[in-house]
Amino acid sequence: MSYSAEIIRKIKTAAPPQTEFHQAVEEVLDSLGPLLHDIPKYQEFNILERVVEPDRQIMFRVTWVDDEGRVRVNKGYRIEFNATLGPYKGGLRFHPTVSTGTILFLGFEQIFKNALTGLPLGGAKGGSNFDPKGKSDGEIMRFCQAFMTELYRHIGPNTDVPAGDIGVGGREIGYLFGQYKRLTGRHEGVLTGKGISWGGSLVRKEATGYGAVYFAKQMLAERGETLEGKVCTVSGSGNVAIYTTEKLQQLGARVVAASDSRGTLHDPEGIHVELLKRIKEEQHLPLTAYLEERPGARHLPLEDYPAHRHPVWSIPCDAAFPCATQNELNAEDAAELLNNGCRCVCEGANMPSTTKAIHRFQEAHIAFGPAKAANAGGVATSQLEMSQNASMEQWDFDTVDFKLHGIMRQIHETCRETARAYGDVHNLVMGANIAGFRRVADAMLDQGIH
Ligand code: NDP
Ligand code: 2IT
Repeated sequence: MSYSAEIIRKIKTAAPPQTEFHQAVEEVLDSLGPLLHDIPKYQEFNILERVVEPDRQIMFRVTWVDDEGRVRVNKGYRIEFNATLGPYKGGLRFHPTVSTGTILFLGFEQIFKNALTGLPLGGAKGGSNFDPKGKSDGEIMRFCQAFMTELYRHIGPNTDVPAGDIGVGGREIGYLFGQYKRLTGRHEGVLTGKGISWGGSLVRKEATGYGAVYFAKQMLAERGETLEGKVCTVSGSGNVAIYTTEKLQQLGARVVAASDSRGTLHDPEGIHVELLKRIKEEQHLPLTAYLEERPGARHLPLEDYPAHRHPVWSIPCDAAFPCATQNELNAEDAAELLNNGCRCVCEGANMPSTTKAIHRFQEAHIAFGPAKAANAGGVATSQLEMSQNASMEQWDFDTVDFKLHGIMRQIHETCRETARAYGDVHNLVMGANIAGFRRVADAMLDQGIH
């Protein structure tokens, strides 16, 4: 393709339809009917139209130089969605599929997730269509520095505090923080997920996965069950998947699957989580590297399955934890999980189940933990990191883990009690949406029209 033709292709594909954002908005608004009926003020003050419109959307060019000396250009985003409850808070995603619609959906979800934690946090999200796969460490560093060179003027410990998400982990937060400090001269809590020796919090790395398992534990306890002895499948093999697997194993479950964008690993004896950490966190290798040391495991490549199916959901389990990405579990996957006896689905990723998949789970009356409640442990622990930064303290592992556990229990209770009040105690989707929305909407009313 010629240079000019390539640039035309890029601008034509730069703005795909915002279907994911529409899906996230519809899910929340579909839950709110009875609440809007009870509290007419929300309509009177047009809260819905105000809450679906971000406070501001920042878009910028990120220019960096690759290892061959070529000048490369990516898109950068920070969507500051809603600051009613506190400073903007939410992660950064680096993935080639990122577009405005992706960041809008994630930012919208973040408002209500953060509200559910009960902590003083507004909602935001950001990222780039940069693809970290196959990039050298030097390229990752130069990209992060270029990204922060634009972003730094918009963020601050009391205004907007980004963190990690897909493609942004401890390494990237380090490079981003270093550049912020170089530009501003300030060592302050402007990002969360920092290294432990320079302002990070113990348990932040583990928090999203651990939190999702604590949430599942609460859902099962309601049904008189525990995780002990349960066969579980976890999709993804990144930050959330690894620590979901670790906590499930600590609580006596057997996790038999992990996955990535190329396929699924089935290890009937149980995923070797330390090996997974080494491959993913230290060596940044594809999941197939796992097979070299675990001959009993097998790999189910994605290309062997129909285009819209996900092999990880074909493995029989008692409980499933989607921890990779949005819309990774569709209605057919849901039907197969249910047919194979799955009784609990707890969402570690953001919006991993399609709308139709959620309906299948609800019709089957299984325990279903919706993302904005079940994966809120990550951002909640980010707030604990902000709190430690503000007071210049460092809490020990057990102190933070204890607080995280308490927050997850409280989120579950809030969702369950709200669902009960609106007539369907097991519908935690409705409970989460109503409870999260109500906290934001009431604070918006308190703060006047803007
Ligand atoms: P990571 O980058 O650490 O891991 C992402 C994992 O998901 C990888 O295994 C990746 O596989 C897989 N994946 C990503 N995109 C796709 C895709 N299109 N199809 C199939 N697999 C894919 O990210 P995290 O673990 O941090 O995030 C996972 C999910 O959890 C996301 O939905 C994120 O928004 C959500 N989340 C994260 C939080 C956090 O604290 N990190 C907090 C709350 C939610 P591959 O390597 O092949 O791309
Ligand atoms: O989706 C999420 O909640 C995150 N990626 C974590 C956000 C945060 O600020 O810790």
